[in-house]
Amino acid sequence: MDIVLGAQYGDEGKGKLTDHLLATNSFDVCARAQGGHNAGHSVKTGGKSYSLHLLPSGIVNPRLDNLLGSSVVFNIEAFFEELAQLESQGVPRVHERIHVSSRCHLNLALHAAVDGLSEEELGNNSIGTTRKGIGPAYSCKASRDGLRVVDIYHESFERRLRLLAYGYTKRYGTLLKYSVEDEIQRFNYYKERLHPYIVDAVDYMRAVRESKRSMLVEASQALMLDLDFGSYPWVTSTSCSLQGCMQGLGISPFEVRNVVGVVKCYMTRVGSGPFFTEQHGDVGTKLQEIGGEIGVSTGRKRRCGWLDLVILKYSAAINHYTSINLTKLDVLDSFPVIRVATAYITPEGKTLMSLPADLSLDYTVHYRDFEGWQQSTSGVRTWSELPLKARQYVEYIEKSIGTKIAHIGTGQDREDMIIRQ
Ligand code: 2SA
Ligand code: GDP
Ligand code: MG
Repeated sequence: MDIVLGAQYGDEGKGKLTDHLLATNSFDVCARAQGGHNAGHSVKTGGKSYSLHLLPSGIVNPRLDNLLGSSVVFNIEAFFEELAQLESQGVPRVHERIHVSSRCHLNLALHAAVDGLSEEELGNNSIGTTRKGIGPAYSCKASRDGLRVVDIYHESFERRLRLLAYGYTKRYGTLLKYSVEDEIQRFNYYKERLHPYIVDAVDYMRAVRESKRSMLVEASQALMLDLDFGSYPWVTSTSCSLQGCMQGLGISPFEVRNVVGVVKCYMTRVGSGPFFTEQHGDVGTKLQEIGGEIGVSTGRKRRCGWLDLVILKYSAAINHYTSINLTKLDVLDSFPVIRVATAYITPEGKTLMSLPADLSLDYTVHYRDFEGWQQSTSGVRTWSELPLKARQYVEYIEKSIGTKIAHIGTGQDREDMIIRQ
């Protein structure tokens, strides 16, 4: 079993790597373990582009079976809309190749309404969520008020849903723009349609092991958005780490083979929260424009800045990457100088080489500068074809993190990838 993880603030290119690995290896199953339809994973192949939100990127590959594991928060409408979209793009047999854990918690329209209100209440301190109801859905799960996929078919479903809605109405009053009647109708409309997709994911995983099928797990979001280890409170509400993936699918540590960290060779963040290497001027704009840094789910512009090794070392210490996919190297082609953060300096002048828990201080960043290679690497597929300065840049990152950079992305396409032995 292999796992693909976001090493920074998300949007590193997990979708592309997942698709690439599925196309070039003998995986049988692709699974999502956590998160919900807040994810935006892009896959480009055969001249077509796909955006995955709730579904694993493996759905694009007709050979693969796919699973939504038990820590995923499941939005029934988003599920059917995404399947319809993929079908309209000509992806074969999508309905037969996706299975949903009966233990997934439901992400309701109620949760999205509450997400919007809680963001508005926070005003200038808002998290900058995708407003897809992710936080409230996981809050309900943690406070044991949540409803799961299996509960849809229980006679108490409607009563429990009404009770939940009543609780939020007491909290928000008329500000809550939500109709519980519409939600009930929606479930009545979809519930029989959903039934064939539901599996007991524990049995499903057992059957995968027994039949010796191999699985690729595609994590969503990224380590710095992890509920425990990320830049709290500017995080998502699930665990996006290696451990979160294992939890969401009931994986044993002994069955994990490769853990691939996806690292964008500069950095982006969508939403609020600390970003010490963020570039507000021309550099930020250039990265944003050349990198096409726009949210796949919300269309928001992503904040852009330089690569941060302090974060990457921290990320590697939690996720234990066995290799790294460095992505979007081609985006740096025209930069005369490329900067990499190596340390933070505290307001008292102390140098920090590791990421502190308190990210609220005004740290100054210490950079190492590289001369840019200033020639195109777009679509390059072999290591030797890369300009020397680009190779030196890659080798420096590799040495600093202490993990092999086995894949280097040089474009959006599945094939735009250098594989290093
Ligand atoms: P939420 O909605 O509760 O999970 O938001 C909490 C924080 O997590 C961030 N977050 C993301 N960051 C990067 N990419 C994500 N997916 C989409 C994409 C985002 C989009 O691929 O572009 O379209 O805007 C994602 N999902 C959640 C979010 O920005 C908050 O900082
Ligand atoms: P994910 O959420 O980690 O799957 O990443 P997203 O799909 O949200 O954002 C990554 C973006 O970068 C997508 O538009 C990808 O097509 C694109 N991308 C991925 N790898 C590369 C690369 O190596 N070069 C370029 N130019 N684009 C890439
Ligand atoms: Mg994304």
